[in-house]
Parts: sequence; structure tokens; C-alpha cells
Amino acid sequence: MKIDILTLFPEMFDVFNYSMIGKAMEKSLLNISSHNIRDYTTNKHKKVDDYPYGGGAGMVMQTQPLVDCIKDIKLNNSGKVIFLGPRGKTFNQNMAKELCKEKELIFVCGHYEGIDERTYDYIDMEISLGDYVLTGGEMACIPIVDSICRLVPGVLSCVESFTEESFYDGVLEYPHYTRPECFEGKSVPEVLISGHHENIRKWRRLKSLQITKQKRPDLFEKLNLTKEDKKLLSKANIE
Ligand code: 21W
Repeated sequence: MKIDILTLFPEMFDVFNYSMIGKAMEKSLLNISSHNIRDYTTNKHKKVDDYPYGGGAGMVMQTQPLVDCIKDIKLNNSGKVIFLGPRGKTFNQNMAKELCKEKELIFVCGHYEGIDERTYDYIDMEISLGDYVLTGGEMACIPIVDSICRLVPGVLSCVESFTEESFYDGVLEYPHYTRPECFEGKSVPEVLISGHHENIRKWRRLKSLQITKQKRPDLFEKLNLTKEDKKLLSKANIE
């Protein structure tokens, strides 16, 4: 997948040179590049913002550098233009699943109080990270691009991608343990050491359901519990 990010702070996206996304970039599964909107200014002071018409606090990002930057990037990227903004639809896993199917995407990060309204003519979609205030679009762009990229085939190992497709959707994770078997008097649950794969699967499923019910009742209500799920839960309630 080819991703171009338009921003006033291109260095912030060096974060993608590390870990799993960095590895996928080396393998050319992903091609993420960031571009400085300031390079597109036509004034000699390289100014990209100005006072808002009508007055008020803060500065507004001017439309000329932003639109020229979008036009230039579009020459080599025919993907959707996505603006990270607080007015956008709140991002979720379903949106990540849809966007990971795209071959190319363009992300536009706003700064200051906002962008000049006329810039929206060049934007296909606006996404927000959630109902809280960030310092700029970059801070939302990083987790959104990360969650899309990890769904691109080959970015995760086979085992991890399998997990993504299975029943794990909609429930929280079961507890994990690794060596040692005993730490500060706390032991690893017997069943995980038993080697009994069917019992391990059932235990993990039960824990996932119990944890989801306790910590995220909103998610639990939306689940379509299978016959086995109900059996696991009622058996646990008796014991
Ligand atoms: C934050 C810009 C606050 C402007 C009416 C008029 C991108 C973001 C952002 C930012 C304000 C996202 C106001 C979740 C976010 C982003 C920067 C101030 C006050 N209201 N998702 N003026 N949260 N934030 N606006 O902040 O650019 S996606």
C-alpha cells in the first residue's frame, strides 16, 4: 500500500520506520512518505497560516499551500484524500478493515485552529480519532495509519493475521502468561500447562467473555453468543 501524508511536521512520521511497520516498509509491502506542506508556499516567508476572517482566537491554515500540495501528490497517488479533523466520523476497526483494501491513500493533517473551509473541495473524507482534543492532525494520523497498515496482507505474521479473522472480533483478549511458572507466589493457571488444547481453547474463550462482560458491557451486549459461549458462562457461574 502506498500512503502519502501531508503535514507541517513530516519528521513526526519517522515513527513508521520502526517495529512491524518499519519491517513492512523494508519489504516494500508498505510505502509511507510524508511531505511538508510548507514546501508549497508561494510567499517568501513560507507562511502557511493567517488570522481568521471575522476575528477570534488562533490561526487558520491557508488554502493555497495545502491545495497545491494535494494537487502535486495526486500526480503520483490516485487514492482517497482523507483529512484528519475533529468534525470527522470517529475512527474504528471497521473503517480500518475497509481502508486496508485500498492500494493508495492520501492523509492530510491540519494544524492551528483549522483549515480554510475552501480546502474541503479537495478532501474526500474526514476522520476523527475520538471526542477529545489533540494538538493537531498528526497525532490522530499516526494511530489511524498504523491500524490500517497492520491489516495489509503480509505486514503481520500468519499467526497474528489468523487471530484477526477469527472469533476474537468483538471480545477483549484473554489473559496471557509466559515463563516463569511462578512469580511472587502467583502461578500460571493449571490448564495452560496441561497441554490439553481443547480445554485451553475453552478456558481462553471463557476468560475473554468474562473480561468483556466486566470491563466493556457495551461490547458484551452486542455479542452474538454461541451455544458453547452460553454453556461456558453458565458453567462458570455455578462453580
Ligand atoms: C484541536 C484543532 C482543537 C482545533 C470551534 C471553533 C484531527 C483531532 C484533530 C485541533 C481545535 C482529531 C473550536 C480527535 C482532535 C485535530 C487539532 C480547536 C476549537 N471550536 N481527532 N474552534 N481530536 N485537532 N477548535 O483534536 O486536528 S483528528
